[in-house]
Amino acid sequence: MELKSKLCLVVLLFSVLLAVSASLDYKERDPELKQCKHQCKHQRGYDEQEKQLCEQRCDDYIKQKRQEEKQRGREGGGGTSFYRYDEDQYQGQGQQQQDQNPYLFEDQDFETQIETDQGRVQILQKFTDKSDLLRGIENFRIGSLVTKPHSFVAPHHHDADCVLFVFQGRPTITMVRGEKRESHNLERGDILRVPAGTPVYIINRDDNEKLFVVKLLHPVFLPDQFETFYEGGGENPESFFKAFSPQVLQAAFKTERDELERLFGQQRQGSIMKASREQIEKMSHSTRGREGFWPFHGDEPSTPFSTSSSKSGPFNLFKKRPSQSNRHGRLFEADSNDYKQLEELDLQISFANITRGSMTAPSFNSKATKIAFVLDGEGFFEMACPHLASQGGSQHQQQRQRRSSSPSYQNVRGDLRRGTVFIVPAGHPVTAIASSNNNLQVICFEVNAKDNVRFPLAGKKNVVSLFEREAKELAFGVPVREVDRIFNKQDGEFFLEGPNNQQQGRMWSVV
Ligand SMILES: *[C@@H]1O[C@H](CO)[C@@H](O)[C@H](O)[C@H]1NC(C)=O
Ligand SMILES: [Cu+2]
Repeated sequence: MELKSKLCLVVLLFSVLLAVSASLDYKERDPELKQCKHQCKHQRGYDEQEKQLCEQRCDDYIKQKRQEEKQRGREGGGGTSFYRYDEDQYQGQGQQQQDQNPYLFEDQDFETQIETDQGRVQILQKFTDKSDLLRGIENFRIGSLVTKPHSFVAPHHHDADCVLFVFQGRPTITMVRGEKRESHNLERGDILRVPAGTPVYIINRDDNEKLFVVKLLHPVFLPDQFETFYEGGGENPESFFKAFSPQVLQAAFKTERDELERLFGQQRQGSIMKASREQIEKMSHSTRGREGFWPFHGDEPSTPFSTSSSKSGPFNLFKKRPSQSNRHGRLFEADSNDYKQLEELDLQISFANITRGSMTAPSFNSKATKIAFVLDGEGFFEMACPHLASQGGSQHQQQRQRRSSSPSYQNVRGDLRRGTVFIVPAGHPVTAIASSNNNLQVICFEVNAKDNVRFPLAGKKNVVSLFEREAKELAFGVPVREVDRIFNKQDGEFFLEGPNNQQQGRMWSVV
């Protein structure tokens, strides 16, 4: 009797301990908490004590957030998801949890590289840090630059090729190429490649609008990592010249040490700073065409009529005719035929503007993998993925799957909002749906683009409708009439009416 109650006590204690350690573990793994603490550690000008205080505030914040979430859950709010799923309506495979979705990246997955009162640079974590499934694109990184009007991004170069897309603001980008300086006045929709190692500085010449640029980087030294080197600067940003010994610098510049120390010791404003109106005006002059070489600029013969007139200049995605356009959305695409600079990176760029309440027809890319950055609006995407279905589940299920002849597909779903990044691997059927409130605007970098074909799976020209009647009957095991009735019914193409409009409040409800 006594023994039994002791045993009970031990078991009880043990389970309490387990529960406590599980909850601690869960806490430590919270990505938002990780990001918060990371920022504390890397906050410029914080001493050890301030860093500790900062981390404490992170803990408090997360604790409070959890409590509020619990509260909301009890009130029937249904968590943080934008859309709520009505499980009764849903017939498909198990749904992949948002926080385990290896194809979706949110705020907390970005690292702040630069932050000053004039702007910031954020870079997404390495794709392979999220999941091994993304190792095919591990040698690309994506990020964003946001600055206030009339700001200046200090001269620097990266050990990475960079392709930028301007969504907002009016930057002038100056590059030193060969022995020449080139400035390009860019605007909304412009794509510009900055080759690896090119010294570059940027201003936002707009008087009112923020600058919002998305950049894709392809490192040239380490496959998945790049560095920034500041030509100018002093304390902050630190100029790389400061790494050299005074003797070497004195010899290199034929200048006395105290003069050098003064030059490389002044700047403390950080790498994004404010410029005066006059400075902005002086730097806002595009040199394209001014050098007198244009249109015979660069090593390529080009005509005044060609779209990418200057070999190193930008290409505007929105000045090209959209490749898809109807009331449900517009798609703009550029490949290396439009912009030669994309060829070397084997890249294609597209911009989808999905009208609110509309969707893209399910489709897949034959060989390109899409790195998509949401610029504005909100909605969600759904994708069929065989990799996750075979990874998850019990061992028993896995064995069953290994023996069975056909794969099983996981529904991968993720909420999209401004700043979200999602990945669509080659071959994976995917669709994106805009909320009924706002247009969903997405810029996509498609890597491995050469000879890529996009295959629509619904709407006009869908793959199945092109099969022979016998193939349709054999494939589906139903009379061809039935196959055609379904695959020929949707007469829209690419952009379609979304589920929100057709079944308002039935399948999806906005929280
Ligand atoms: C996307 O479409 C909306 C509505 O037509 C429009 O206001 C917006 O300017 C478009 N975005 C771009 C970048 O063209
Ligand atoms: Cu997959």
